[in-house]
Amino acid sequence: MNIHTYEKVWLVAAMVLIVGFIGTIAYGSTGVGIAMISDDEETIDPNALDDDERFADPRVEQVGENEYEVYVVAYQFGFDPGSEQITEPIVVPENSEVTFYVTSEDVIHSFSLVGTNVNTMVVPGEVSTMRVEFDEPAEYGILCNEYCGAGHHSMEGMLYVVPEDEFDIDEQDDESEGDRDEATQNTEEPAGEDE
Ligand SMILES: [Cu+2]
Repeated sequence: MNIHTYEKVWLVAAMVLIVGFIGTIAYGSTGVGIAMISDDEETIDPNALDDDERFADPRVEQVGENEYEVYVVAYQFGFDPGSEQITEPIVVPENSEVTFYVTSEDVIHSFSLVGTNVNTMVVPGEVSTMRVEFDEPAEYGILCNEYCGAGHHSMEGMLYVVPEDEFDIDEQDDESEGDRDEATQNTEEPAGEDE
């Protein structure tokens, strides 16, 4: 069988493209470490967060020289810690590697740092985990991107990355007494108010 040279070139080019497309899809789904929450991930009882050592006292915890873990409970309508008027903002030092563990005590929320690619759904029963490096002092707004009820628009918080010499982990522990259960009542909108 005689195949024209151009025909052969196109056949080979098409093959290369197909293999290339499959390759990029395979790499995108496995190689870059993006994954859905899997079934074998440990679940958590959203009604018993007070019995969970990580979330009974949501907080910033130092686990290494420049490594921190932040445990956050998202709720209607705020973040604990995070929402500074209700509980307290999240404060971490510069040049730190921070792992966020975020869970919800009621409905689906999200946890996103405005202007960054830090953005995750927060599903009751699951713990969303993200590792973030903060190189320099900054202020980030925290927002909920998932409509979660009447006060969704007020669900916000702040994360402050402060210079190392201004950071005091002990001070944080003292402050973490904010009570989100009490505060939840206060953030509800008065009925009938305009705007
Ligand atoms: Cu929300």
